[in-house]
Amino acid sequence: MRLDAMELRRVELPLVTPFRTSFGTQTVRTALIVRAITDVGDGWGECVAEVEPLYSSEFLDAAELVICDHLVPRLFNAGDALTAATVAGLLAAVKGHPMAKAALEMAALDAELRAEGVSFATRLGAVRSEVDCGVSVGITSTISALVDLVGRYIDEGYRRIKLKIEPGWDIEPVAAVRARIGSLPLQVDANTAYTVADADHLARLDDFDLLLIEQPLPEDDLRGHAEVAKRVRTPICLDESIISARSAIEAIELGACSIVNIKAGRVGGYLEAVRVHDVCAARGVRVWCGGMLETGLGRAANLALAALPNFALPGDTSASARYWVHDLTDDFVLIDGRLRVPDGPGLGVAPLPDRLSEMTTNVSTLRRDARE
Ligand code: OSB
Ligand code: MG
Repeated sequence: MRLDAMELRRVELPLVTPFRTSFGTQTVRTALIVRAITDVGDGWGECVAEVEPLYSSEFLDAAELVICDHLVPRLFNAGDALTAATVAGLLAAVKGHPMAKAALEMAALDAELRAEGVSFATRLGAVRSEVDCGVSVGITSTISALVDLVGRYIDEGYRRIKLKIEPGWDIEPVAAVRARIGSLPLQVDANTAYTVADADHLARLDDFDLLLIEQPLPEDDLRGHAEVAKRVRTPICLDESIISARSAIEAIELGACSIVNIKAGRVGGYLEAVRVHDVCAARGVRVWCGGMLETGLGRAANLALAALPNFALPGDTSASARYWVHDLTDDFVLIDGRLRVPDGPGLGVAPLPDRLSEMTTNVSTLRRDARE
């Protein structure tokens, strides 16, 4: 296929519940939606970078700039030879910026698959038509507000609860939620808020029969995670540290984690995400699908990924209503704690034109024929 233009669009979606983590509070999701305009048709992508570089070093303004000045020109230069599978290689000379690259690969994949009449799920290797869903619950002002919020999610049918923790908000909220939900699956995510000196404190979480502790230490501290893993009985799961299939192998072999959270944006795209899945499966390490507060576009792709065989734990693939009053696409609705994996061509969903224009704050288009 040939890329003729790339449309970049900032959209703003207010969250129904403010989302607080150890690195900040979000009340509105500002996303960057891209549309690849090709000779075989259009494809949609979503860049999951956030406005501020607080989860990782990427942020939306930088992602947009690198897309415009460094990434899209490389895809234009590929001419007719462009395929989704070649995108990562074409962009590899540019260091870093995995979320920006992932958005472009996602759009190329969507265009290609729509033209072929093949779904994301089929292309990625899905083995399920619906996936078990969990929900990621932010830090709240009081423990009773947290218990109420968790209770609502349980009533809606979520199959697993994930609590955000940080120093000062860990043992007590986890104990209160465990008491409220009985034996339902529960896990925690620290988003790098601890140090290896907190290992004994983190071991106190062993009393609550958690599925896992996600990313307690900084992104580059694999040895520290291996040390914590020795001193804590609860399995350690990595999110921020896993930036490629290679880094997943390294983390597993160092004993830094026994479970992996996979986010396509963090590893540079859905095709690398499948490779992370594969290297984990080959080593007996279970994976689950993380989330970055995606709109229905990213959600559709995440559901396809989460339908692969080694996605053995419920993901942060929640229903549209957990995030938004109105999604950018048709709503994803939780049925019996599960979401259906889209099976139409490409993503199987597209932005609703009126919603898209309502939510858009800025649009620009890069064109191949406008190159100097
Ligand atoms: O660490 O998993 C995380 C959201 C934004 C950035 C990082 C994370 C998250 C979540 C939310 O936990 C998951 C979701 O429901 O999309
Ligand atoms: Mg996380």
